[in-house]
Amino acid sequence: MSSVNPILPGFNPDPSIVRVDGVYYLVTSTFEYLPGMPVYRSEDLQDWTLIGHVATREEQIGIRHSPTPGGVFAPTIRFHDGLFHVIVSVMFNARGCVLFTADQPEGPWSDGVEIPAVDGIDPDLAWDDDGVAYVTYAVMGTGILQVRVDLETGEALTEPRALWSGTGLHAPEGPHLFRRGDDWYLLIAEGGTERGHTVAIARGASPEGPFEGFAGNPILTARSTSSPVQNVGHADLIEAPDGGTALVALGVRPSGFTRSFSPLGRETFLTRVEWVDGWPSVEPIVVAPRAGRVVELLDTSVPLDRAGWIAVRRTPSEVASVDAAGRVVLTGHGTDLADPLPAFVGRRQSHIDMTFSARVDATGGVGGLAARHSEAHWFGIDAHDDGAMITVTARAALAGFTHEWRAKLPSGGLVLSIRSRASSSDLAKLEVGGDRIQLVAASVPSGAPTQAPGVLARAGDEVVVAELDGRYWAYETTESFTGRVLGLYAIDGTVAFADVTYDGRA
Ligand code: 6LW
Repeated sequence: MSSVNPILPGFNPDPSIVRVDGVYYLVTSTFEYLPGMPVYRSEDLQDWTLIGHVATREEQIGIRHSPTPGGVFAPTIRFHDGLFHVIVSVMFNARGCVLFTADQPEGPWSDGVEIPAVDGIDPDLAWDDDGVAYVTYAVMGTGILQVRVDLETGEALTEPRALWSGTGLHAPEGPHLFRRGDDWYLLIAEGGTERGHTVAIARGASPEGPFEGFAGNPILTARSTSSPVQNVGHADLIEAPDGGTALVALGVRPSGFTRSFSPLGRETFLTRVEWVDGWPSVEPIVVAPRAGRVVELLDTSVPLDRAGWIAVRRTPSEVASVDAAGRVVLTGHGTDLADPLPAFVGRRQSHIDMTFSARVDATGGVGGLAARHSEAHWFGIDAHDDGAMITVTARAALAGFTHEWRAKLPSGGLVLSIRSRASSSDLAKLEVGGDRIQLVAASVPSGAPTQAPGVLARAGDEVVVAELDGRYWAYETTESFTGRVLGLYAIDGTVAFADVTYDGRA
């Protein structure tokens, strides 16, 4: 079934999927970013298009004061009585469990109804034949609970009750409840969303259980294997175009010899399921990135909020504007990406091997390109052009440490780039660690850069201002649940960006 995997590369964890009139819609978690919960559409489970977002307004989720790694955790998308439903828990000083509805999956989505009784994560929504709605969710340290809910008011109709909490591994979470024939199935993740992650299933005669675990659990895991996709878990099931069953799940692709660090974060993968004696048999997930080169000249004719750009706790249009020349303009207020409300708009890095670059006009301020995981883990390259010289600064921040490198270029045209490539799996090359990152500045058109202290290499008229080992900007080392987001940022004054290019290689 799956000729391409991951089906949604880059920061796209906790996939949930629904099929309506033969078309698939899939949502993923977005934590502190807005717009939140991208809605992707596909007719074949292979080619996916971003068609909108559930949370286009901050008030829908209330994440303004939610610290990293809070925000949007693990939404579930379902369709019932002609309406699309997305239920989610927005964590840590945010709105909590909220149900959104929409007539069309692209939106607009409703303001949301809060469900205060659901004091946990990863809510699922299912209905029985009488239209009774069941919200099944996880409470960290407790297990999987369920409550009947009046979806109009958000009020609980029953007390939350324990359902089935897996095979005994830690962190049972990510429940999805569904019916197949006369049986109800409860699919969950266990073992934590790291290397021990697994998927397990139980079966019962009613949506309220009792549920009996499958003797063949876990039905899917990559733990203790050499699979290039690890941390596989948090799955959802759906009917495939051929009438069979498909499973979507999150996974990471660790880079390099030790396969320890995953720069892109948790991505969405697809595999196939066969039913044997009433239980699912899941094919292992195979990694097959879409072949070839993806060169995207990021198009500013589409509003930033709808074109795949995201920003931190604010929408991209609150942070950046597009000027008459089609340049993206950002204004900084004296803070960098450590700020919980940075002057930063970004996009998901979706290939480990890639170059992200832009032509930067820094005559009115200080700004450039950055890669963000969180307030504490980011790196960037920025510039200020004082009319005589351009001062370029590469910055790396991790867990409270920051380091800077400087280079000088003649005033004039400037292109800044972030490049990364997978570290070699050949031990003789001693690239133990994460992906290899270069922060690069180039004068354009040709102008000779001035070699400055700290400059590590030089090719033509470009200067590699810093080289980084990406292990410190990976899913495993940052405190966030996100992935690497590449973007434009301003520290001070006004900075304009043109020719924003993403060139990714499978
Ligand atoms: C999510 C939980 C999980 O709520 O990680 O992998 C949490 N699964 O189910 C954040 O994505």
